Amino acid sequence: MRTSLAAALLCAPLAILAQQQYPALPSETPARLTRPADEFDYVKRDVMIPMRDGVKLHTVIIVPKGARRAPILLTRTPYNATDLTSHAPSAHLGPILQGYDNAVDVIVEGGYIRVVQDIRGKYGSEGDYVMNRPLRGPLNPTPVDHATDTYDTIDWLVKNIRETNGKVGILGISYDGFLPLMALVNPHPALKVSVPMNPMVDGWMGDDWFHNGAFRQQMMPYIYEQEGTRANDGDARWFTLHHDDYDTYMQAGTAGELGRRRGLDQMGFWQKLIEHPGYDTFWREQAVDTLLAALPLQVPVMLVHSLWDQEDIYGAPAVYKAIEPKDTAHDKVFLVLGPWHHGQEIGDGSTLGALKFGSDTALYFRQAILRPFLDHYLKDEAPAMDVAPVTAYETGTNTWRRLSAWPAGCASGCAIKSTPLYLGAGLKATFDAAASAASPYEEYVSDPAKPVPYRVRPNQPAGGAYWARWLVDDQREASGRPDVLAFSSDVLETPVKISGQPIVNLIASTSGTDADWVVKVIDVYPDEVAGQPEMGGYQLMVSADIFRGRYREGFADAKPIAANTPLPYRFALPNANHAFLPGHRMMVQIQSSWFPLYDRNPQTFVRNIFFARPEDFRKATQRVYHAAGQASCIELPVVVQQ
Ligand code: PG9
Repeated sequence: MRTSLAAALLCAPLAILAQQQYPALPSETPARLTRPADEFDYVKRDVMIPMRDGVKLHTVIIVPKGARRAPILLTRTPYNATDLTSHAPSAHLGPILQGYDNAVDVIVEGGYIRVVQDIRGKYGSEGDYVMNRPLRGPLNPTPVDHATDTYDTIDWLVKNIRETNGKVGILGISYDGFLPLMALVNPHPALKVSVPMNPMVDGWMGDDWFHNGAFRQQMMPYIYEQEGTRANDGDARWFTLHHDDYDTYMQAGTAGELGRRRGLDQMGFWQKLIEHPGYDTFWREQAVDTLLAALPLQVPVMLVHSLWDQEDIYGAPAVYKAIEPKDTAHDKVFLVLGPWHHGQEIGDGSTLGALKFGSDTALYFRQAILRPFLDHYLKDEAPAMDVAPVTAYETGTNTWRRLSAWPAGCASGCAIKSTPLYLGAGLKATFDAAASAASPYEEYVSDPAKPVPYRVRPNQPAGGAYWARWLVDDQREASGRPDVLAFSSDVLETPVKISGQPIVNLIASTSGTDADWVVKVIDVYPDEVAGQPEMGGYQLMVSADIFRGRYREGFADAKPIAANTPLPYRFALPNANHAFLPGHRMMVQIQSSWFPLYDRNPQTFVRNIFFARPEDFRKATQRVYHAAGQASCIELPVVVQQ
């Protein structure tokens, strides 16, 4: 009683203030700001485009001033259409787009209308967000998916942009590269071309979430921020307690436990991940390569792949393999393989980490390949183009090659011969079959308490320029560890060129009941390199991946490994197009962890590694066999003259 009386007395002056009349002091902010447009070389329109279920998607349309019958280049994105179209406060098209945009030089010089749209559930768009929303069907009971949203968007664009010639191309990188693949499902007739660059295609097999069953736990912050809020803001920022991610992930023990500590359990996609650690129908039914293989091929596609893609190294070549056989007239499927990290094709492609290519390979791609391709299919005058079905950069010799298919080796007069590189006694890598040796194997102890760092510590989180170059890091540090086997060839006297996917054939045993096998095919530079001393003895990965042993008999079902028993492990590594030059050596490194990028295998079989207990993590002795009849090798796709 006494409290409410005091409160009433305190509030009285405020009530009196509210009743008194004061002269108005008008706001100095205009009700709606209009920008004088005379000096702008573009017109920007911000619209909400209705989809068939009534949800409206926020879309930014940028029309070059004076455009008439201009084609449209569309990108659909979860990464904020407003930000991506306003990099600089400029009246010029180039600076506002420069930064993220997919080949801004091609877009601006080509006079294209640029359209960038927030996908449903993100930033300015309405609707619900689902990570890589599967197509309508068992995994998506709604009437909408990215195929229908693209169709509805294109339909609206060609009917409502008066400056267009009615031809639309869709392009984008990574997540924005997955979306041009979705656009190929029941495509709108105005869609004339699709350019998926570094697309996410199969999140379990070899793109962002898992590689052959091993979980890429440094992607957890991405999930947290992407699903935490519509605009990746506020408290939806991943937080750290350590400077070194190695410590962060070690301290938590498992990805499941770290997810629990960060509150990731609130995110729908995290729940799906931890419930589907194996390659079950959840993953199979949304693998974009198999989905597209079952559909008619109607729209020309240019797939763009980076040979050192640290995020989606599986996707583009997998889609090529799935849809190229349908291209019976050889006019719809194109592939480009460049010496880049994820998305580098839209930036500067002169160097990658310590590698120097001698020219801007990304600029070449944009000007000599992408631009003529887009212009041919989208411009009214359809200028002729001379783009090869496959354009592949050969690393080592640093040369672009025009090919008729992938993998082809060379334009004519050569073939690809699968050639075993044996992992022999005395840690020798040799093209000769195994010689007898005192011991039938090489061995190491893999200790989950001291996993092999995937790069020199401290390990920073995924993202940015530092993360972008990890696949070209010098592997010399790893080669000297007691828990890494490094098989090395003699110095080469003639070049060895490989084109395609190396196939791992390990005969290996573990004293545990589960094991990871990391296999790295490496080009070892000469001891000294004139003009670039830091490359002396450099160990450059040209193809490498991880395989979770529990999937030895099939990806769908995890099975314990019989302890201390030599067993075959066969799996494909990512594509390479590389020449090992005379004076170099070939090396194969084998280890059982790649931490903290990949979660640790406890080396004791448990049902779900996300929830392994501390006592499940045990040291194991790993043996790689080289005895006759048990010879481990890497089948290399060697290019031979015919
Ligand atoms: N690689 C990123 C990604 C794609 C799809 C799902 C999740 C992440 C990207 O760069 O967009």
